Amino acid sequence: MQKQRNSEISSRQNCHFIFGDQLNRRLVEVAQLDKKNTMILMCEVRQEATYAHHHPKKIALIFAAMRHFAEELRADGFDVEYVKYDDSDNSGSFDGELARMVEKYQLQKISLVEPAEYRVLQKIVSWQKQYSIKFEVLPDVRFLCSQNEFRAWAKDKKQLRLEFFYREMRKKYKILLDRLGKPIGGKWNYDSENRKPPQANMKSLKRISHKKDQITTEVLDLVAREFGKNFGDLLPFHLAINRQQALIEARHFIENLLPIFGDYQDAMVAGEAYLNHSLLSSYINIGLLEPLEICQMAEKSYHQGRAPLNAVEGFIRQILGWREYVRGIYWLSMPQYLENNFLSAKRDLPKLYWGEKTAMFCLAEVVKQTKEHAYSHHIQRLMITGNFALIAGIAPKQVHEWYLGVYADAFEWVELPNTLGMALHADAGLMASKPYAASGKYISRMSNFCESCRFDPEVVVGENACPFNALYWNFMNENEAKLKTNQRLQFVYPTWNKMTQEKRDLILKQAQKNLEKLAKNQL
Ligand code: FAD
Ligand code: DLZ
Ligand code: SF4
Repeated sequence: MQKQRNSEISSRQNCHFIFGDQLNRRLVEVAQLDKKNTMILMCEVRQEATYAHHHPKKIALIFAAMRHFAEELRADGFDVEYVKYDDSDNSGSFDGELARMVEKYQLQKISLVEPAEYRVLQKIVSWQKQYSIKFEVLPDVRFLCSQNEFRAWAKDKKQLRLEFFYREMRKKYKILLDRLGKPIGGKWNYDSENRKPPQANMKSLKRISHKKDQITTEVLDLVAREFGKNFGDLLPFHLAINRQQALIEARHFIENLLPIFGDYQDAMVAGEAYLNHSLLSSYINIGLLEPLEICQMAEKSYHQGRAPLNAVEGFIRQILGWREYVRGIYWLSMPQYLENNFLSAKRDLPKLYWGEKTAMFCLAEVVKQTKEHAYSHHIQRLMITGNFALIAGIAPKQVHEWYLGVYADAFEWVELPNTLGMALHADAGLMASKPYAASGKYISRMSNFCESCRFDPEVVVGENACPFNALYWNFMNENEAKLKTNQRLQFVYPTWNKMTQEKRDLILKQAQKNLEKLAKNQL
């Protein structure tokens, strides 16, 4: 046994480092590893588990998926050095673990796939300076648009817009195109058909709960012990933790929910966190599923007549369009992007975001769903928690830290442009052409939240007034100089300016009252 171990160790000249969001066999294949002389390093480290206030479900998902991936690689004959969170010699950081391996095995070469986040790229740059060892940094072939390709597309454009980028991606991957290369159905985008308000008593289909094996159970115990005080419920834990289970999720969505995904994509319903959404973002982001295969599954479903075009196009646009677009923006703009605060928002994040009591039902409900599931669907992230942070003028960095922690799918490259750019307009419109500010009337139309609320979405001033209403006008008023030239807000300022001075003063006074209460966490 000792002899075998020694021979294993002496063959560990090369190290291939796999991060927790690179759990993908194609990424290992691209590295063309020499199995005999290469050890694969994977480590659960304190620094990664604490750089954000991660939801316990998110940590459990990543650790369980990492451990299962390591087992799969071992079964295929790879030599995997897996460092568990509570191993006694775990140094607690990527830097520390790499240093330990370099020293222990006198490594001659380190390879890895480019990281998804700027923070980790900086580490790699510093390792390359620190060690006089050969480094090989491989491209992340999961993404459908490389960083260089996006840069080339963005170069010399006055404005970046998703719609034009998305069309290029459709052409590149020949998705939903006819024989002449034109979009199937004659239009590129069917978004206008995907905004129906919820029907009465709308319910989501029952979702899959995967069986937990010993590896997952051990991880759940570990996370309960180490991160039990973090915001969020660890149990019940239903998530898929390997590719096989993630594929079951994907097929379940494509067969049962994609046909009805489109129409109610923007609807929000109390007690129904998932509605018809796919829940696939976490699995795509950590590598268990590939974006292109999911788009192709959806496209096939359209060609087989199982799902309508508006649903399929709408779904594909999110992955082939938005997901790649936000990644492009991230790498184009980091690290300066993090500092963006176009609207000079500086209020503190209210405690209601961490589950403290609020009378605003919509916010309480979305935060509750977030706490339970480490999930909330896009419109809730954008138009409830995001919209409120925007119109209440909450400091972008604090909002970013919240989103980065509380969702199981949150990684900075995708979360940051969505939060700073799409939700908070903090990047001055680089990512999205208008601020997604809305009053209670929008929420009342697109959800059933207001039916359970003590406030009235139709009322702007007074005891029963929905706080979103006065805050909306206050936001527009405070930011008039920066926003009035925005074409997509062309109806807003004429409406505001048509109101009598007295009415506007009352609204602004109401907004100040709301903000004062909010600062005391009493709203
Ligand atoms: P579905 O509605 O089923 O959509 C299908 C897929 O499209 C998703 O799985 C996802 O991969 C992709 N997608 C949809 N919208 C976007 C988008 N705007 N950007 C990138 N990909 C998209 N998504 C993350 O993956 N991680 C995040 O940390 C994240 N943070 C967000 C923060 C804010 C403020 C906002 C407004 C959006 C954020 N999103 C994030 C985008 C989106 O909300 C989630 O991808 C989606 O809700 C995940 O649920 P789903 O898989 O059921 O998505
Ligand atoms: C999010 C996360 C957490 C919580 N823990 C780990 C970890 O212990 N080890 C690891 O390799 N990755 C983890 N991750 C995901 C990383 O943060 C992610 O892989 C990096 O951000 C690289 O982009
Ligand atoms: Fe939210 Fe206003 Fe509706 Fe209450 S009335 S749920 S605060 S939008």
